[in-house]
Parts: sequence; C-alpha cells; structure tokens
Amino acid sequence: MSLPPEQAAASFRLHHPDLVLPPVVVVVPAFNEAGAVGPVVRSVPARLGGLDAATLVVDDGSSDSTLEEARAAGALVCSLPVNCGQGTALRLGYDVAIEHGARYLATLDADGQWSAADLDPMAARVTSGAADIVSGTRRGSGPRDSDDRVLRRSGVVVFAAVIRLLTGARVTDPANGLRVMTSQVAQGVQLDQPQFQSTELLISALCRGFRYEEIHVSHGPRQIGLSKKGRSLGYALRFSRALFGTYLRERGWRRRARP
Ligand SMILES: Nc1nc2c(ncn2[C@@H]2O[C@H](COP(=O)(O)OP(=O)(O)OP(=O)(O)O)[C@@H](O)[C@H]2O)c(=O)[nH]1
Ligand SMILES: [Mg+2]
Repeated sequence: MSLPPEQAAASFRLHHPDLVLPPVVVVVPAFNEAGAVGPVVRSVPARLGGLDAATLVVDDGSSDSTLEEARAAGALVCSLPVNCGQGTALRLGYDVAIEHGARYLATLDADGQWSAADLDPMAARVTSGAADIVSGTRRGSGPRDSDDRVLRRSGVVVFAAVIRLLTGARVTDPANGLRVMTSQVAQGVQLDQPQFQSTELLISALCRGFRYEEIHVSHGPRQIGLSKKGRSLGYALRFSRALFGTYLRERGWRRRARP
C-alpha cells in the first residue's frame, strides 16, 4: 500500500502524462483555503526572475472547495487524499515540479498573507545565479509586519537569533512563507518534517553550503479562513524541536561528508 504523497504523485502523473513545466514553478501548499486560494493563484505573475512561471497548488486533504477553486483559477493541482502537513505538501510539490522539468522553485502560502509580486526580485537573484536560495523577511526596513501577536513576533526574533548563532548566517525571519531556490537546493537538502519545513529547509541548506540571501517582503493579515498553526506556545515548542533536531542531524551529516 503506497503512502499518501506517492498516491498523489502517481495520480498527478496519470492526469498529466506529457506535462513539461516552465523553468519556474510556484508551489502553493493549501489546506482548507477556499475563498483565499483562487485570488492567490490569480496573483502569481506569468514570469518570475525573467523566466516563465507556473503555479502548482498542493491540496493537503482539504474538505472544502480548495481543489476546485485552485483549478478554476488556472493552477495545476496535486491532491493529497488526507491531510499530511504543510512540510509534506511542500516536499511533494517540489518533487512533482522537478519531475516535470522545473529548474527553480518558489513557495507561496494559499492564505493570501504574502504578496506574489514580492517573488519577482527574489527569483531574479536565483535565476541570475547570485544566490541558491532566497527567503523573504518581514524584519528590517520596509513595510511593517502586520502580525501583532506578541508571542509570534517574539518567536521570529528569538528563533532567528538562535539560527544565526548556530549557523553564522544572517537569518532574520526563519518562518517566512516566501522562498525561491534552485532545484539543486531542494534535491540537496534533507526534508523529513511533516509540518515545520521552513526551518528544516533553511538549516539544512545553510549547513550544506548553499548561498543564502533575504529580501524584504510585506505580510498582511488573513482576510478569510483560520490559521492552521494552533496555539502559539505549542507551536513554538514544536518549532524549536524541528530547529534543534535539524541542526543536530546536519552536524552529523557534515561529519560524515568530511573526507
Ligand atoms: N499549518 C498548516 N498549513 C498547511 C497545512 N497544509 C497546508 N498548509 C498551508 O500552509 C500555508 C501556511 O499555513 P498557515 O496556517 O496560514 O500558517 P502561517 O501563515 O505560517 O501562520 P499564520 O500567521 O497563523 O496564518 C497555508 O497556505 C496553508 O493552507 C497543514 O497541515 N498545516
Ligand atoms: Mg498564514
């Protein structure tokens, strides 16, 4: 019996046997985002970083009309039969996009809190070869972060400081939903986290020597639907576990990779 991501990839293959994707694919994980996902899909520019772009929504076992809405808005949709978590959905999206020819991968949430237009300058850094992975950041100069939940805002500051301390890289917003990377990064890191993939991807990429940059992006409040993250303290604990667990694993990887 195959696992839900394998089932979803097989079904996508069956329905798109000859699909060749453009060089840039924007992967959008979506779990019960009806009302939000359609406008998000329509907001993705046709070109990013000077190259043609397509949008791939990974429907994470939604029970509402997320799938139909994403399709009607013009996205390709890969659908998980059950809810597997944001990290699993993203990993499935990367695999499917690369299998069908993508050379650059972007991520964008389906909840409308990030602006797809911010992906263009980020993609330009990656497609030009200046960076391997570029993340958005809500910190520094530019529009203010709309998130007024004190715990969540402090969490971003504290977790960023911890990652800086551990890796030496200039990281300011490890939970940002906007990211652009080469397919080599997605294939060169280890992604096991079912939920907290942003921190795992970041730490694994930094520890394995990929060139990392950040660009300021805007962040708005949710207009519709609910956050899937649960209570802030539990979220912070699970985020810490993913962060330190990944760092220890990557230290082991570096020791093994050393000649
Ligand atoms: N958290 C979560 N998100 C999922 C899941 N599957 C897909 N997603 C998508 O991942 C994106 C981020 O989810 P959100 O719950 O908005 O998380 P967030 O934006 O980091 O947190 P908030 O600031 O609280 O909204 C959205 O597009 C979700 O629909 C899942 O199982 N859990
Ligand atoms: Mg959100």
